[in-house]
Amino acid sequence: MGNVTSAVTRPVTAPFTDPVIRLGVTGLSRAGKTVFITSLVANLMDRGRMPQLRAAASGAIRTAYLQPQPDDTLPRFDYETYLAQLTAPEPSWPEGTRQISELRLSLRVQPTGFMAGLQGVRTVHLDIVDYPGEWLLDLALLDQSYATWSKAALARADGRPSGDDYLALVAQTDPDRPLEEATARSLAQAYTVHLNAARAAGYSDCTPGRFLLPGDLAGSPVLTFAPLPGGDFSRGSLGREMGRRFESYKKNVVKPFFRDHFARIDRQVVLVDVLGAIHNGPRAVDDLRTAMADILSAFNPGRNSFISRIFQGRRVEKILFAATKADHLHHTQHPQLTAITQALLREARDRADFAGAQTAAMSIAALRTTVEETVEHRDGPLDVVRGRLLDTGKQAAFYPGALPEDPQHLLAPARAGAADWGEGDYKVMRFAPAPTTLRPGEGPPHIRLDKAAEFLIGDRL
Ligand SMILES: Nc1nc2c(ncn2[C@@H]2O[C@H](COP(=O)(O)OP(=O)(O)O)[C@@H](O)[C@H]2O)c(=O)[nH]1
Ligand SMILES: [Mg+2]
Repeated sequence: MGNVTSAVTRPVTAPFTDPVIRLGVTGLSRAGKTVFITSLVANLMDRGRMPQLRAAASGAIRTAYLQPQPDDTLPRFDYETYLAQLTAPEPSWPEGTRQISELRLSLRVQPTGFMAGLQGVRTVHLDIVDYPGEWLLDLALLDQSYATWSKAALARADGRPSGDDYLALVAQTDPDRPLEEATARSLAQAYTVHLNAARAAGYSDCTPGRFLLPGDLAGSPVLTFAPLPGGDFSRGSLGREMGRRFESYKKNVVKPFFRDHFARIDRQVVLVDVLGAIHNGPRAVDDLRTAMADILSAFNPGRNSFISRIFQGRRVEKILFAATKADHLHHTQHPQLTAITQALLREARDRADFAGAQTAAMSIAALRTTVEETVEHRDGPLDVVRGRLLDTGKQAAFYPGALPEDPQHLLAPARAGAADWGEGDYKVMRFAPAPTTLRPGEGPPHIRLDKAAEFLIGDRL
């Protein structure tokens, strides 16, 4: 038996450990993680716009407040700054973040209805962890040798932005020559430039993930490597050292992230900028499809022995796939966006099966920047959205193009490697956050954030 004495002498009113929900928020860079967390927290503190979150509508959530987070070594999610930016008289989008961060929101919950008399007020802690989806892509590296990874990375560089520059540099490099740090550095730099350019052009499967989002590891040897052709390099050679650093990256960067952070997540939301990819064209859509398959394999402990070891039989209980920025579309097109998202993730979901996790797909906007309008067009009435353009600051009505009812009308040409969408052209405008005066008790305007919250945490409130 454990320490019986302390259990007996503890006063009866001693607090039990409050339940904690660890909610992971991920997605590729610019998918909308920062805006999502900021708006979610604001809307959980002021719940007037959260009718679809049952515990909010019923009044079960009495209060919600921020508390110091449990993990002392993680950066805190800078909620106050982001919210101030989004809700300023001249609102702006928050800067991109390149780090993992955390925030604890505590909810005081009083069950209503039948349970009301039986249970007192309890506290539920919601620990929100924001981490880059790019880091999940690195999981695939664990199964790869430096030679295998190099081969695939060099093949991907061919034809992608700045890939030729990197390949030209490789052509001038003899991996069997003794290591010179300057050479290692210029290769790593050129490779990083290429990865960033590829990412900016809409490619998603860009590894190593920390090259894009280095956090505080920028410039360290563990990030100073790059793919080289060949294998079996001689001792002391550039190639051998690059291989060693690749292994060190896996051991000292990739594994600790999965072990210390990923393995503790209970609920997960994966944000996907499907509209952005559609706008970038078929290749970006197909690339997003494969990248999501890679990312989601992290949620499949059966596939990866490292993952099953660190999860120790635990699992992520719920996973929400959310197509973000749905405020670019009139609501009549939201079902199409959701269907495309579902189809895009279909293969990944089939492959992963998520070990029994409950999954859902939705189209959401964490921050609604537009209003809907129907305008007269030469072919009849057109459902548009109106907002303030980010570039010019001008108000504009916007029609992004009709998304097909059948997702395959987009996914099939993407898979077949089509260069453009042909007939249909899909545009995305970047809207600025709309200036709003928040009424007391209301958070920022959104689309289906309440439904997302209900799916993710509703059962625990
Ligand atoms: N219209 C609209 N744009 C959004 C929304 N969420 C994010 N964005 C846009 O996407 C960009 C990236 O969002 P952010 O949250 O910083 O992405 P992160 O890199 O995943 O943290 C923002 O600067 C906005 O331009 C949304 O709900 N509506
Ligand atoms: Mg961010």
